[in-house]
Amino acid sequence: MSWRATILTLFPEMFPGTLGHSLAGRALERGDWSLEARQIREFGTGRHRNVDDTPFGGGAGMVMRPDVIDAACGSVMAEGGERPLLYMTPRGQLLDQALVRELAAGPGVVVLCGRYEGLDQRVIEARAMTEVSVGDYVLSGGEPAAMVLLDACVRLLPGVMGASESGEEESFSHGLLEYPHYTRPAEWNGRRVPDVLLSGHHAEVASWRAAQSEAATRLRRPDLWARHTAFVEAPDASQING
Ligand code: 6GU
Repeated sequence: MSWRATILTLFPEMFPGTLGHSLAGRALERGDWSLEARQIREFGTGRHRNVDDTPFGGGAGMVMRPDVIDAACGSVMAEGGERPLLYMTPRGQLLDQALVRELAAGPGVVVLCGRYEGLDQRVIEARAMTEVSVGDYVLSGGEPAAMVLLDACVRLLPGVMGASESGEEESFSHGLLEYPHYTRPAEWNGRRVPDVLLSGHHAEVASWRAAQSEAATRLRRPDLWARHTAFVEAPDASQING
């Protein structure tokens, strides 16, 4: 039984989208994971299969109905196989590599993509949804956010990435940003590759890369750097991405 993703959306035709290409797409073809996008409107109410209504208390936009969303969730959960139910929203917990690892290690996910102003709060609570955001900016819908989440999970599934690029070698896995990369030509438009990388001294290369990682993290992501230094000083009292 492979890792399973079910998407609840008003735009199922957006999937697999980017997930049908490259690494995730090849893994999908191999059956390392499966993807099903289900139309929420199938669970809509009345002759017009309505899925939304005006907000109580007034205001702009429309809110997705709790009964409709509950029925859509029920149709997936009825199939058994306990999977976490995620609701993509900028109000959610920020997606990070720790959550990605946790989800990738499980049986799969059910991902609800909202449109309009959002979802009636009661069904979020009744279904005990995990609300997840992909960053501090607003998208017009949860679909691109769901693709981000799935891409991050799928690349960690067993057999999806080659050993050389095993997902744990890079940015965030050690809580630091990656060092910069260079390839041929050794000189390009007057810009030379750092000498140490041409030296053949593996230990010197490794320590240069470590120093570059640390400098980039300190400068660009003081938040990650603070967590990293806290971890190095007291590994039990803090954590790097879990
Ligand atoms: Cl998960 N959804 C939407 N609509 N906007 C977002 C987001 C999610 N994460 C950040 N912005």
